[in-house]
Amino acid sequence: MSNMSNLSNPSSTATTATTAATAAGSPLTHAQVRDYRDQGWIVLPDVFDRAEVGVLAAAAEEVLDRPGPEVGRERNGVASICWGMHLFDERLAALTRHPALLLPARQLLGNDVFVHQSRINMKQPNGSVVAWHQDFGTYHRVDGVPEPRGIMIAVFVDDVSVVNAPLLAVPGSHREGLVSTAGIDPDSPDHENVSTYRYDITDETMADLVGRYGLEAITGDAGSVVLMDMTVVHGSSINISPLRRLVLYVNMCPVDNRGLSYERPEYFAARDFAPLQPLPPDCLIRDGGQPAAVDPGRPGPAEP
Ligand SMILES: O=C(O)CCC(=O)C(=O)O
Repeated sequence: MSNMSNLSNPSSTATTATTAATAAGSPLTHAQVRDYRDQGWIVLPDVFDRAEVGVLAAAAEEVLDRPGPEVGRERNGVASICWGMHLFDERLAALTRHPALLLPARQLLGNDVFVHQSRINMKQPNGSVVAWHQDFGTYHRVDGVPEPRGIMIAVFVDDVSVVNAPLLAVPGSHREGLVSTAGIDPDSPDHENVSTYRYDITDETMADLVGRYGLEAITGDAGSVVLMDMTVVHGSSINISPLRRLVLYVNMCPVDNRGLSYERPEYFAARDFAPLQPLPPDCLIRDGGQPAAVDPGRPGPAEP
């Protein structure tokens, strides 16, 4: 079961109102939309229940076993990230069309949407940091996405707290436009393909932003969903706890804001711009949590 009431109004007990709002395609309340526009993100607790989280965890673990270039690894060889996860697994493809993600994305972006990029981020104990960045920086400069209109959706598969390297973000930073600089750190601990396309944010810029806006840790229990403007400045530090921190990311753009460059492989940047259509709310758990009978879109990454 998906707890759509949290999407509609966390404090509401009016299930019928939730259903009506969902049917109308506007599951977020005015207050949630306002907070998203002001802060740059909102957190929706209890969107996915334990069974659904279990399905997502199993799917992510299987996909991280892939040998291909879409999987990034820590220095010790342990897989930590898979780009384009929805291209490789029907359960993860279903997640991108789950109404709990798709309907808020449509509402916030005001149009039909497609997945520009998805990824599994398995924040391993003692693994890499994620340097400060804006997802839109690379999407714009490399993938040719014209405008800063898009959403980064994070689905927490593990509990995320202050102790296991949560996502850190600068509230309001999306209002600054692009603040990242096109400098490449050759010593970046990240996967080679990512470093190549990295647009980092200088210490001076970061100090200025944090001085004006502050810096927050985004936490929540497994099953929570974060909706974040893709221009928000964010990153994460090393996870020195023994606690795994698995988060699935789905970045969507409105269909009138598609990438134009085709420079990167499909697992980094979309080739399929067809408007996503929602699946039923139980799409992750029907068939007993086995890969659902849905169209995954494409069987694998295409050459750029
Ligand atoms: O999950 C994290 O630690 C950060 C991931 C991130 O910033 C990204 O994938 O854009």
